[in-house]
Amino acid sequence: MSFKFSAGPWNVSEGADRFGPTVRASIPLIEKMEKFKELGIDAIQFHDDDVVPDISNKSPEQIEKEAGTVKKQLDNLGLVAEFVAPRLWEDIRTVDGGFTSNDPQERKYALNRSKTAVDIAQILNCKLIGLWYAREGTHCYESKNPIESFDRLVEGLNYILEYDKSVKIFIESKPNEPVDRSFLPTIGHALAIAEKTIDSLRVGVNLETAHAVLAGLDPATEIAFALYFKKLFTVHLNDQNGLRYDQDKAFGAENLRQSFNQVKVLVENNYGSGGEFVGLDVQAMRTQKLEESYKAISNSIKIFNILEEKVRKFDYDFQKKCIDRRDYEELEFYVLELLLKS
Ligand code: XLS
Ligand code: MG
Repeated sequence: MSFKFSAGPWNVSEGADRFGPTVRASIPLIEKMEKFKELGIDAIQFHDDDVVPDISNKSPEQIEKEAGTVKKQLDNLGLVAEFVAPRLWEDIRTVDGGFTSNDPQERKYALNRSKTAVDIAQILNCKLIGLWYAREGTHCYESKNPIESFDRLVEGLNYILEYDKSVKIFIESKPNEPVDRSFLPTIGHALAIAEKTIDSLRVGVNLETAHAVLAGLDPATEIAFALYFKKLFTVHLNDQNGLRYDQDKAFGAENLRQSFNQVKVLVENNYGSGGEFVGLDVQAMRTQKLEESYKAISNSIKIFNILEEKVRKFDYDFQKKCIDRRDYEELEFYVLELLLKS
C-alpha cells in the first residue's frame, strides 16, 4: 500500500525564531499548495487563519468567501484539506491559554474561535478538527487549578462535538513549550481526557515525533498506543535532537532507527486504510534560502519512502529466530545493518 502525505503551510515559514526576525519572504498560500502537490503531497493541513488570514478582524461573510476561494484552489489542484485547527495561541485573548484561561471572556473567545474553525472545515469539506493545546498549561504552576482546567478542556471538546456531529477531533499532545507545563503532555493523557467527553469515539490523537521526544518517550510506542485504541487520527512525523527547543526537523534527520520504527508500526498496522494521512510537521531551517525552503518536506518524504522499503524487506522469520534464542544483540545488529546497507 502506498501512503498519502499531508503538510501545512506553516512548514514553509519565513524563518523567524526567538532570537531573530524573518529571513525569507513569505510565499502565498496558493504557491505553497502548488509546490506541495508537485512534491507528492495529497492533503493540506490548515490552521483556521492559514485559510483566512487576519481571521479575528473578518466578518462571517468574509470568512465564508475566503474559505470558499481556498476550497476552489484545492479542488483545482486535486488536493483536499486534512484538518482545520483553531490557532488559539496567537491572539492576544489567548495569552493565558484558550479553553483554560482564567478569564471567562477569553474562554468564551476560545469556544467561538473553535466554532469558526469548524465552519471553515465545513466549507473545505473537511471532517477533522485539530487541537494542539499550545498555551493550555501554566508558566506559574499555582496560577491555574489543574482539576478545573481538565474540566474546561473537556467542556471545549464537548462544545465542538455538539456544534457539529459530523466532525472528529484530534488532540496533539506536547509536554511543554510555549508553556512550562502542559495539561495534556502525552498520548496517554490525550486519550484519557477523550474518554471524559460526550462522544469519545470522535476524539482521537495526533502523535508528533518531536513532542514525544520532548516528553522523553519513544514516538513509535506512542503511535502504537494510539493505534491500539483505534484513535490515531493522524501523525506529525518530524525529528528532534533530544531535550531542546521544539525543532521540527526533517523526518529521520536525528534518529533513523527511531524513525524506522515509526514507519514500521504504521505499516504493520495498516495505517492509512481508514483514509488517514502521513502528516509531516517539519520546519525549513532558518538558514535555508527561499528557493530551497521546501527541502525539509521533500527530504522527509524521501526518507519515509526509503524507510518504508526497509520495513517491507524486514525479515520476520529471522526476527522470530532471534526472539526464540533470546539473541537480541543479533536482532539489533540485523536492524542496524538493514538501515545501513542499500
Ligand atoms: C506545534 C504544532 C502545530 C500543530 C498544528 O508544535 O505541531 O504546528 O501541529 O496546530
Ligand atoms: Mg504538529
